[in-house]
Amino acid sequence: MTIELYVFPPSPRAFKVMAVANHLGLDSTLRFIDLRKGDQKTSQYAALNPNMRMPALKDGDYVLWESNAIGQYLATKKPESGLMPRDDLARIDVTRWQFWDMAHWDPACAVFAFEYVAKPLLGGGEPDMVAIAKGTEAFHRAAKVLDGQLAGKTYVTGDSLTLADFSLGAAMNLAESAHYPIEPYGEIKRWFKTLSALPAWQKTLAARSAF
Ligand SMILES: N[C@@H](CCC(=O)N[C@@H](CS)C(=O)NCC(=O)O)C(=O)O
Repeated sequence: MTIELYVFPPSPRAFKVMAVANHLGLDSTLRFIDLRKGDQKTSQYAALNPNMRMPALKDGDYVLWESNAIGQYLATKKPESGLMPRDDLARIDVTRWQFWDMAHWDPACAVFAFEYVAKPLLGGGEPDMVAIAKGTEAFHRAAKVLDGQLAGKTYVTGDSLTLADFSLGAAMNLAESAHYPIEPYGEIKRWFKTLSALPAWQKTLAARSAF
């Protein structure tokens, strides 16, 4: 049985679950939730995700929402991948960075993504420079932490690729188009280059560009 992923592919939150599924080679079907048309607000979709946001996953009768939780679920299908380490402390470290993603990195990047990418896409007008100024402060605060963590490591938690990389790296796809103030962060740029070279990353980007 195929796993259904309800996604709006241009979004980094969709990208991370699509990329994890691609990396693991899981049989999955994309169900397109067009945020421009308000698909997320239909009663049919709200029954899957009461937040009326994407992504969501359906695997038979099992339904899950929240992108990082979906990544964890997908990783349980291929534990040998190491995306979610078996060792307790290593696994906690991965979840720590996924929590940090939701608390700090994702919201900091989302300000830029919303103002420079989503607004034009959804016909929402000019970027709000007050929001950008506030977002810039939050971005630098978070980026300094991530850049420091990446020093001397190939990936976020060490030498192995994990879910933490998919969770945090997905937002970086929009670094250029959303004008993230990323210039001072050499470690982040080097790490993202490594992620971008992954076959699953490339495959997901190609799927995304079809929308
Ligand atoms: N924390 C959630 C965030 C999901 C989220 O905010 N999705 C946005 C798009 S990136 C959405 O569906 N927005 C539609 C709306 O607000 O109407 C996750 O990571 O899954």
